[in-house]
Amino acid sequence: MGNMREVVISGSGVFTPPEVITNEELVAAFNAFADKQNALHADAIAAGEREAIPHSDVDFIFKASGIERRYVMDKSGVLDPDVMHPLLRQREDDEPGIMTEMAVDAARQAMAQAGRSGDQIDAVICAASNHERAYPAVAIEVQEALGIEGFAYDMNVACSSATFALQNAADMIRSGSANTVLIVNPEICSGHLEWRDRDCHFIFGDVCTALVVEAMEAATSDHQFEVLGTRLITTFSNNIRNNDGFLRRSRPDGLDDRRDMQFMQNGRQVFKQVVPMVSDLIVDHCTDEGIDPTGLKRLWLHQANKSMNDFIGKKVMGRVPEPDEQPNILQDYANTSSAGSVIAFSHHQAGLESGDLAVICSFGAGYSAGNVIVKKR
Ligand code: CO8
Repeated sequence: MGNMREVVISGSGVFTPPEVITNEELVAAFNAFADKQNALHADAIAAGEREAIPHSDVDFIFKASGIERRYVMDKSGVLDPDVMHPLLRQREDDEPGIMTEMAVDAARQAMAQAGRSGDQIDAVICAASNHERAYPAVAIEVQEALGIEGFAYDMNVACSSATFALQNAADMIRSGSANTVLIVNPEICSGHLEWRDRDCHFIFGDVCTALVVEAMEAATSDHQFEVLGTRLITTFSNNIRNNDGFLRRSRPDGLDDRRDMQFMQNGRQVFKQVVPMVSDLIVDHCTDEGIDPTGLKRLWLHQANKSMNDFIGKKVMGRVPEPDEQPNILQDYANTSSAGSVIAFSHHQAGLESGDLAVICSFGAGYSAGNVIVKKR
């Protein structure tokens, strides 16, 4: 094999939806829903045949997760106690899909930062935890919208989709099968969240992130991070699960309003099992690359839970990181699945100097985790 090329992330972008839901608004809507349901089923509840739905609580949400608000593609449906999910208009097949629209916005920002036009990109990866249709791939629609030649594909590794895509892109560029790759992560988590379940209704928000990845030798951007290494791990777990899919219709009660057709998790278990898995991944990966993890200048972590990130940050750095060393965005965006660590990366680069080492790290359903070690150029 010839010389492997060095790879850089040369641009990033974030599309933030225009509508925001505060914890106060969210809890008011949930409690109105609970009261309505409990009134509707008052007799069954009184007879002990059914459990009353308990109220949600603003203080609990903030203390348990660190989340204060979330952006969504539609607020009206989510906050309507008679609907409790987003309401999105049906689009014609010949107009851009909603995920494409989000992706194109984020991609244009990333491409501007990288100084790359569509004709200078040769691959698009749409990496997200849900895609709005089975086919054609959303990535190919994004490719066409941006005037990109070459090839495009969708991939899904839930919350770890972006870091897994980064490894794909870096490997393709190193080997020469692509020169410049656009990664987009449109996440409409609101469509997939069970807003009627108190245990998780506060967790997710919507967003789209984008990255441009290219060969270092050709990069001209002022915002370059060299990709020093990537490492991915997966280990099967049912603790974060969703049973929706193309066989739904074929199952006896498949079309019913079943709880498992939306996001489900054992949050406590996830917390306990994923924190050590991710801390070890970052420490081992850095050590194997000859890098002292306590010397990392920034941790752009997956954004699911503030305490989770606090634990991981302390384990990796060997001390409590300063807020700017391990920036969180989940207070404003909630968990945006694969996009979370990329939002943190995109919004919190200030203060880094040439040669500084940092990681972008994601983790979630699968379980899956991905770590990307980068060096500021
Ligand atoms: N208001 C008031 N009380 C509440 C509420 C609420 N909203 N919710 C729960 N409670 C109660 C519970 O009923 C429980 O009561 P009791 O003690 O009487 O049983 C008590 O509060 C404590 O509940 P928990 O044990 O559940 O609370 P935790 O402290 O564990 O916090 C969290 C819950 C915040 C969910 C926490 O466990 C957590 O963040 N865990 C990690 C989760 C995580 O990282 N998950 C990753 C999922 S994302 C992913 O992988 C991507 C999937 C694909 C994307 C899908 C897009 C939609």
